[in-house]
Amino acid sequence: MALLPLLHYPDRRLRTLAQPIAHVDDEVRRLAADMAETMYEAPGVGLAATQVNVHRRLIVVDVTEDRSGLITLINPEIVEASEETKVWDEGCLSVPGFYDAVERPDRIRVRATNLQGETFEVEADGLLSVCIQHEIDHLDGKVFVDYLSRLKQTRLQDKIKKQKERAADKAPVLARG
Ligand code: K1U
Ligand code: ZN
Repeated sequence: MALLPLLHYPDRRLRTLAQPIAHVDDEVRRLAADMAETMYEAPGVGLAATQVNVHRRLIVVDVTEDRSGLITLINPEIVEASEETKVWDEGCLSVPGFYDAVERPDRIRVRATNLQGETFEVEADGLLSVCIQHEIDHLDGKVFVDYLSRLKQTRLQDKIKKQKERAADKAPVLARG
């Protein structure tokens, strides 16, 4: 297994629409295992293939405290969503250190394919529901900050720009010639 490098907002590759997986083969199973390892190491409660620069419709989630509830969803589709909504403070491994409130349907039913190529359904509420919706958004090229006001997005982009400038200032200057 391997840890995979993550893309960071505002990288344009996070805007790529992921393509459906036609066959569940060993390459897909290897990607799912590497994504799970990367999610646990981060640590996170979910990860979409988009975030590791693989533009295929695959997500992993585990919202349990003892990390015993890994769910791998291939080609996930929300087939039902409640009218009732809930506001949750979301984070994202592609936007480290930033959390903000997002409103989404409270309960969902999701249809997906598992690692054996079989179709299954999950009914989710609470953090599992939020997390699956957040990860499916990644597959569609969406990042949770897209739900925030323009002002908050601009402030976040300015903060990231300043962090990058500070990091570049601190980098050692290589001796020339
Ligand atoms: O997609 C991602 O970047 C993963 C993201 C999922 C998520 C978290 C919270 C609300 C919505 C979606 C994360 O895992 S951020 C890290 C995090 O929230 C967390 C990490 C360790 C333990 C518990 C939570
Ligand atoms: Zn995310």
